[in-house]
Amino acid sequence: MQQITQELRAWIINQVATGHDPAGILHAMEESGWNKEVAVVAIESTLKQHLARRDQQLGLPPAVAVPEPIVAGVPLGVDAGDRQVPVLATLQLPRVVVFGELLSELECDALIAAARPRLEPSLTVATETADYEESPDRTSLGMFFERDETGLIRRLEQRFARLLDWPAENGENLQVLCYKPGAEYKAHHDYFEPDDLTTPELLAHGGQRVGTLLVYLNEPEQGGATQFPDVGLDVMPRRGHAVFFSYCRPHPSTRTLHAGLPVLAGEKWIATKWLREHRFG
Ligand code: PD2
Ligand code: ZN
Repeated sequence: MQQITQELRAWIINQVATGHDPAGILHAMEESGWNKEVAVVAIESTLKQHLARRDQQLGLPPAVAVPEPIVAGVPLGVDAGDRQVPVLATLQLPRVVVFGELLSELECDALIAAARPRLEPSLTVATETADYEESPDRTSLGMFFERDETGLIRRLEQRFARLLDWPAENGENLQVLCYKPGAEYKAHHDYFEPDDLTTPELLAHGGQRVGTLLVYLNEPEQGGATQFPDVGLDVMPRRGHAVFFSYCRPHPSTRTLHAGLPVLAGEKWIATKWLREHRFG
């Protein structure tokens, strides 16, 4: 049995530091007689340990697993169970995937119709008092559906779970938001800030948020893009399309700062699915 020694780990780290990629390191190890499976374990575990140590030295919270819709390469679409969903654009940092046609027009209309009579001013968590409050940073109207409230909600939750390869149970309740002209959602992160007073209580139900799926249910006449200011990315609200982004740690280095820009004319309707590390509720 070949042993993964400290010398071997140091050699792997040195190889990375001098510009070799993991495939090249694996090839070199196989050439010098290492069993492939042992070499893969050695490389993966060494790099993981190395990155965790580096994060700790930098004072970053540890990285956790996140939803990831794309298994390999840059596919034209992702299988979401009851439909093939086109991939329109992807970005690595921040991790962003833009999808087309995630919902049909009928599904968008049905969500809006079900949500409209239940809308109330959206709330944000007051960081000092742990209460939910209205805020000038978030001037939309919103409502939450119960889990599996109707056949449509259940079907969409299943579709999102397949799309993102993340259990439906880890999703918060589906939310629908409506922005009237002038309404916006100022730049924020969706994860819970580690130092906020309210965070321990929020983490008790399902852990951190690790991903967000925003689905556009209609098209405002003007304005209302979702903006990622750290990287100069604007995603336009197109009916049935969606933007997904993930964040492996509650830290700005994920570059997932994002805003719902003011709606300038017409209304903007979206559905939001926030995803937790663990089962929510
Ligand atoms: O409506 C948006 O574009 C938007 C922007 C930022 C929604 C959210 N955040 C959210 O629901 O978290
Ligand atoms: Zn957000």
